[in-house]
This record gives sequence, structure tokens and C-alpha cells, in this order.
Amino acid sequence: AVTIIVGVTLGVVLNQPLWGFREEFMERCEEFTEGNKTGCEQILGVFEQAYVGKPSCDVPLSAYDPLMTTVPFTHSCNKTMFWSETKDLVHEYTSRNKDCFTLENTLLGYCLDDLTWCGKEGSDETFTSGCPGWEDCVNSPVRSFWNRASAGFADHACGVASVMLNGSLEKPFDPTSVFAEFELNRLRAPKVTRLNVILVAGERSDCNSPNLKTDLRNALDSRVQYICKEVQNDLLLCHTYRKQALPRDFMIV
Ligand code: N1C
Repeated sequence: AVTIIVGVTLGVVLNQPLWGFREEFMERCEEFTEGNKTGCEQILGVFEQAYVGKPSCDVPLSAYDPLMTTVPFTHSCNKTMFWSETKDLVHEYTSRNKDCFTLENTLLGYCLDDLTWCGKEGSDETFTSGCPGWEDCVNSPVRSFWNRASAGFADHACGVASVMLNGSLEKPFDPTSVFAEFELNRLRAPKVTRLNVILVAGERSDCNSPNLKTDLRNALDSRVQYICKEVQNDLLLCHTYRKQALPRDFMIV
């Protein structure tokens, strides 16, 4: 915090962003890797090559291929946890249960979560304002990153995978979500054996909803086993009841 305050203050005085995107990235990366400064600088360099100097709606998914090769996923592949519209809850859960990994619990996801970035033609800088939003264009640096990283994250999954969905929505499984478009269709037998749907109990949907039983089921490789369990939001949130939060047969291997 002190570093940030000093950085921002100096930045204002000198009219230059001393605490910009690179500093934030490096701080997160070094924290995650327990101080691997050289490794983090290298990763940042490969990351920047995806979008620096390019028009900000002209960054395809493939621009991040070198990054994905440089930073392979290392978590045990049968501990993969996907999510859609349950971001806070799923991270509340994974922060207590080290047996599950969301993309944000991996190095790349951790470094870039909630950040905005883009480049500009003829500039070697990273900008954090005036960048296209998710809906502004398909090939924005941020959207392409999450799509590409999510695809790679799903390709890494094996054995039992899980997804946390939101039962207070009419369609917990949204066919236009990143989960539907870039993850679910990559879960293939025999590499992946089962998908656990963890449905956070809500007003609008339960495990019997056609949206899950039919739509999600049909979008999943028929050779992959499918189970769905409803869990209570407060059980999930409460550390004391963690062991009861998921039924026994639901535990991730
Ligand atoms: O579109 P979603 O959910 O189904 O995407 C979630 C899905 C997860 O399983 C993740 O593996 O896709 C991956 N993912 C992220 O990890 C991620 N972190 C932050 C996708 N999007 C991610 N974001 C941002 O959240 C991103 O900017 C996008 O706008 C949202 C998608 O969230 P969602 O609609 O709840």
C-alpha cells in the first residue's frame, strides 16, 4: 500500500504514471511466484507483445498463444473449477478450499483479474483508460485474453471438473457466456470423466431446470458423466460448515 501511495503521489507530481499497468502486473506476479522478478519480467514482455502497438479492436485470441505457451498451467488438472455469474462466491470458496482452482487462482488469471489494458498504433505503451469494453468489439485485448486463457484453462482440465452456477438466474447456463463458448465444449472424454455442476440455490432454477438438464447436458460431450447438486449460499460462505457445503460424493478428487 505504501509503495502504491508513494508511486501515485510521485506520478501526480511528475505528471507520469509511475504506478501504471506494468507495476501492478509485476507486484501481483512477484507475489504469486514468491519473488521471481526475472520470470515475471519475461512473462510481462511476452504478454505485451500480444497488444502493444496494435489498434485496440484488432487483437485476436491467437495473439495470446505465445503467452499461454510461456505460462503453462501447473495445477493438478482434476481440480479445475469453472464458474459463470458466481465470481465472488466461487472465489470465496476457493480461497478456503485449496483443492479447487479457478483461472484466477492460476498465475495469469491472478495477475490480470479486474484489470483493463490496451495498446495504440505507433505507441509502445500500455493504456488503462480509453480501452474498449467487453461489448465494444470482439477482438479487444481484454476480451481476447479471457477467451484465450479460458480455452487453455479448459484444455488443461482432466478427470473430474466442476462448475459453479447461479440458481437465482433464469438461465444459469448462458449459451453466450465464456463458460459455454470456450470451456464446456472443450471438456471431452476420456480425458475428462465427469462434470459436477454446483448450483448455488436461488429462486429461479434448480437442478431439474431444462436449462441445465437439457441445454447444458446436450452441450456437454455425452460420454462425460454429469451430476448436479444444489448448495446453499450461506453454507458455501461459512468456513465452519465448509465440510457440509458439498455432499460427500461431490468432493473433488
Ligand atoms: O462469461 P462467464 O461468466 O461464463 O465466464 C466465466 C468462465 C470461468 O469459468 C473462467 O474460467 O470463464 C473464465 N473467465 C475468467 O476466469 C474471468 N475472470 C474475469 C471468464 N471471464 C473472466 N473475467 C471477467 O468476467 C471477464 O472480463 C468477463 O467480462 C466476465 C465474465 O463473467 P461471467 O459472465 O460471470
